[in-house]
Amino acid sequence: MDYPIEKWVRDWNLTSQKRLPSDQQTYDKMLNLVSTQRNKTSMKYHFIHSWCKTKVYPDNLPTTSVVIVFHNEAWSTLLRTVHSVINRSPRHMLEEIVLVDDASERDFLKRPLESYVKKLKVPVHVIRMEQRSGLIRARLKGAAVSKGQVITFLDAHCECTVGWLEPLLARIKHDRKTVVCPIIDVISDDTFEYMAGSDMTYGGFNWKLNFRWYPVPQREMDRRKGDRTLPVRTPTMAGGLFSIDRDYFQEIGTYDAGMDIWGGENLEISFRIWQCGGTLEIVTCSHVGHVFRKATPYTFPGGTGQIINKNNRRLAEVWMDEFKNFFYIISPGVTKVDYGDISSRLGLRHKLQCRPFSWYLENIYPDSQIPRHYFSLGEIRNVETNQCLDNMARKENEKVGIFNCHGMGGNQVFSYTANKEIRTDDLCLDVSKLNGPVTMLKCHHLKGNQLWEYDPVKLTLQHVNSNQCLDKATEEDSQVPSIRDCTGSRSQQWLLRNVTLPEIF
Ligand SMILES: [Mn+2]
Repeated sequence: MDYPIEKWVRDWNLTSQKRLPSDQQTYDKMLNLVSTQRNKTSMKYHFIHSWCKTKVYPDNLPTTSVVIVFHNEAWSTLLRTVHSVINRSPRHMLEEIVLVDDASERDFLKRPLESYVKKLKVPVHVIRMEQRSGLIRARLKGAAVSKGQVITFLDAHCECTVGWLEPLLARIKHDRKTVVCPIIDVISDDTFEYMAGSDMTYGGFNWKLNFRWYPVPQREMDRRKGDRTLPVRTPTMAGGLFSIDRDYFQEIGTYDAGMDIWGGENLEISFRIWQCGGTLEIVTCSHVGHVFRKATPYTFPGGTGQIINKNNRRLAEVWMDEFKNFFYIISPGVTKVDYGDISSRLGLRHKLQCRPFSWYLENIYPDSQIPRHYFSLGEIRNVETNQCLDNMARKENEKVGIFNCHGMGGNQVFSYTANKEIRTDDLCLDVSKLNGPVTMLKCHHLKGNQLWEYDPVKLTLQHVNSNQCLDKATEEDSQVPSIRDCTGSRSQQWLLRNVTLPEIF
């Protein structure tokens, strides 16, 4: 390259002249030399964006209807969403915008909204739910009235960027069973500052069935031969923003209409897409901003906690086979929640000849937080003290605890996996210093400090890197286990027992 990296970085920091390296390896080297995180972020966005701009998309892409559900949304954010769709989508690809009002109370969302959108140069239909129905049913209604070949769902507080739509539609044209999400950029709810979202995270979920972002694993980078402009195959979607072929949406069973309001529907459609022969992608050349709020502003009669539990139970019962036990054991009490009739969803799974959840874990999500193979799922009990490992509801980077066994799962659920990790949800027991402490860190799948050898005869849990053994609590700190040189004493013996919750079985 005729333009030295150091000079390039200086120019980047000092001037507005942004020269582009031609390949991603050079780019990676440059990124390492850039000083501040802010410049790194800006550089990253600039490059991926520039490479994306060199892509050419076919002209005869399918048309899309954009379906936006809102409930008491602010005028400014709702109209920002609508105007950005209109201004930044090629007119011939945009069939219409469908605004579904989920029983808002604000007056400006009634007549004033209808007369405002009438003047816009793209057909915008406002349809109203007769009573508060929740995201899932409102989206189904919006989808039912829409006419485009593709349905694009957006939240009501988004900003589409230039070129957001073409790369999404191109993937669906290429394969109608591909469901696509843009990268979700972050719009601050304090300042409305716009920040590029990462192309290096993808969708996963934890044992409690919460959607979470996790780093894109190396295998997925390798599959794309390091080209970050190619779509990422993602195990799950966040749910707010995606495009899907209209007929395919019908074929695979839209949403589970037995789910209430919202919650769990994004994992349900993700599992269903993958297990029933589709593909789910994050298209890294498509960016849509989204206002992330600190808490949900929506209220719903009866509260949302039980609704999410019900929806998650439906999702677990229909799609997760025996792996649903991870969810049930870590969420005691959830098995008491009634989940209604799932026979039509089981019928759908049968009709579409969908694959088992173990196939999904093996092939689509091998770095899943739920281990595909494991020796035990339950408590880890000390033979001498009869106490159990307990995460004490502590967070990442804190010490694991030990407490009287209660046999109820929850914070005392640990799995000793086939990869020889001791896991509780997405955290793994980790020791980085001789004599401890034993902390809980995000599982990294690289063995290292998270590798434990269980001896089923001696009953010891040996930390391989330090060559030390897990031991009972010390007198100084009675609520954390210790790690010491192996002696074979009873305080270093542990029973790994599968917990079975009576309500489940
Ligand atoms: Mn939102």
